[in-house]
Amino acid sequence: MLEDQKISELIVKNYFEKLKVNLSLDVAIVGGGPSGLVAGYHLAKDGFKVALFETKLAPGGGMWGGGMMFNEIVVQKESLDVLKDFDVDIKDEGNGYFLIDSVQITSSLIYKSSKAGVKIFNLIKVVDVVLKDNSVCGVVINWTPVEYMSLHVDPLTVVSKKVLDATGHPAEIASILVKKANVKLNTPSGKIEGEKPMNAELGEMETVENTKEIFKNFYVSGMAANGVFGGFRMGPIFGGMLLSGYKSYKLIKEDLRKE
Ligand code: 48H
Repeated sequence: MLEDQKISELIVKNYFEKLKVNLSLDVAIVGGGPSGLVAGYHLAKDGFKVALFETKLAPGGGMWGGGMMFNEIVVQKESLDVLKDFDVDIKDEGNGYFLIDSVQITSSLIYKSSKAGVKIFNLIKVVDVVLKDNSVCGVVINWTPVEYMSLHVDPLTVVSKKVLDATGHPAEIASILVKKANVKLNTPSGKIEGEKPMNAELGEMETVENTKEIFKNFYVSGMAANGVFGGFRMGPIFGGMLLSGYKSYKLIKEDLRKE
């Protein structure tokens, strides 16, 4: 016989165990778009303790919708190596353009990062960072509906050795850091430079270049990196996002290993 109470008990018990274990992390990833998922996949595969916080119901960010809701994405040759781990069907369209079904690649990134050990907390929004001794050392989280409804409910804290802002266009966490603590980022002006208009060629290069530690223990990837450093946008080509996620993984791994 199926007991209704048992079903609820199992969910509550397991969720709170998972949350408790993940209140202290090696890496907190904010945002479950392509760059955050690729970074998380590799970090977790290397044995680091990683949680990813995604404010929406489904992680995947801007990848599901392809270009203007036509659910296909383009990637370039340089990103094919990163794609090897994700087992997707890639159509060679010639001249260095490759096409992938956006639903297939997004679901694969989510599935593989979860299987690699990334603890994904969806419906949780990162609303602040923990700042101590001029260094980021955690994130502040709350339920998305609490934030959405502007309810006056205090958040909880997750401590983390490293924090990755993978929040896409708004570079939300870097913006909070600058706005609330007036810190000097590792950018030309020390502030958020702001994203530039469309230029696929430059935007794709810049998103990888701009993937950096921009404050002690605080990194940016993907569109957040271009937002922070004033890079171009690039439209529905996603190789740069995958490569940026991979670069942030390498930077964070090297820094964690040095400590
Ligand atoms: C928790 C949050 C919070 C928060 C936001 O936008 P994304 O897909 O991110 P990237 O940078 O990996 O990929 C960018 C790509 O999708 C894109 O937009 C491109 C290529 N645009 C080009 C163009 O020209 O327009 O994902 C970010 C994720 C989203 O799922 C958000 O819901 C989530 O971050 N998020 N999660 N706490 N405070 N803010």
